[in-house]
Amino acid sequence: MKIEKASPGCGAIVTDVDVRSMSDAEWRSIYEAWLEAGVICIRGQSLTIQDFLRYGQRFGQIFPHLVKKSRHPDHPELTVMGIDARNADGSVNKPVYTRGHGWHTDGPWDPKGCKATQLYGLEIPSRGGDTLFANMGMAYDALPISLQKRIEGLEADYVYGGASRKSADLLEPEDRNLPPVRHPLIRTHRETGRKTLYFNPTHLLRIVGLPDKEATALFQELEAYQIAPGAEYRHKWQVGDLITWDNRCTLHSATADYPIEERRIHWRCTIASEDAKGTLVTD
Ligand SMILES: O=C(O)CCC(=O)C(=O)O
Ligand SMILES: [Fe+2]
Repeated sequence: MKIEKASPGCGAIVTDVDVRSMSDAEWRSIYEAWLEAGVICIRGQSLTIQDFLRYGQRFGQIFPHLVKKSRHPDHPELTVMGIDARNADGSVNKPVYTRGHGWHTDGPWDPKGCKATQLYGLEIPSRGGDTLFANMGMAYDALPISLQKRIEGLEADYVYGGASRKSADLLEPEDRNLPPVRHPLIRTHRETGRKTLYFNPTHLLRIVGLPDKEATALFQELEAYQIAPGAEYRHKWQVGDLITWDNRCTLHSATADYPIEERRIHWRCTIASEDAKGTLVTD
């Protein structure tokens, strides 16, 4: 098994291993590299749904995504991404095609807490359709000290799709007005102890206690720092890539730019946050 850095900022690429039959020592190396890099891609996997979910369970408890439309009918914990991105008349089905576009972490709106997300590439277009990742520890370090001090202790509320409830059309009507979930703007990573800027433009509803005008100004200020120089990694997908990212310390964005006449299909699952005793936490 070989593990290499994907970029100086984040990401690691693993080759020459089959996750279905890896040893405990190989798994421990993968998990350690994942904690360090925030994103890990195991290349060249050939998985059934059961294999995919079993690998996800190594990271923690998997649970169904709020978007019911894209759940696999027999395996609710499995989301199938990219199906019906093109309407019958050939036009773009925007909510599906642009799903995941814009910098975000997954599940800040979910009271379960979303430690990690996992994608497996089944059908990859000939061009476009990359996924971008960025290291939020580096974003925190890049903030001026005065700004670090200003946001220390501040919290934000999140709902699916943010204040505009953008992309709420993927949700069933009963899931469109769920109560917000609160997180601090600065988090300390439960496992690495690393401080990160937890900033999520896509799903933000409000910064707690700040009048809208002040919150918007602070938000714009933070936005300028969210992708620190050198913190980014652009993943070019291959069929068989199995990627897991850490939502506690990385941002990601789908580029949503592949030719609409081609298909881009992934399996996806979400992994809940737990404390050291295995109790589920919002984190
Ligand atoms: O399709 C992608 O590249 C990423 C989609 C995304 O944001 C997600 O699955 O959470
Ligand atoms: Fe996402």
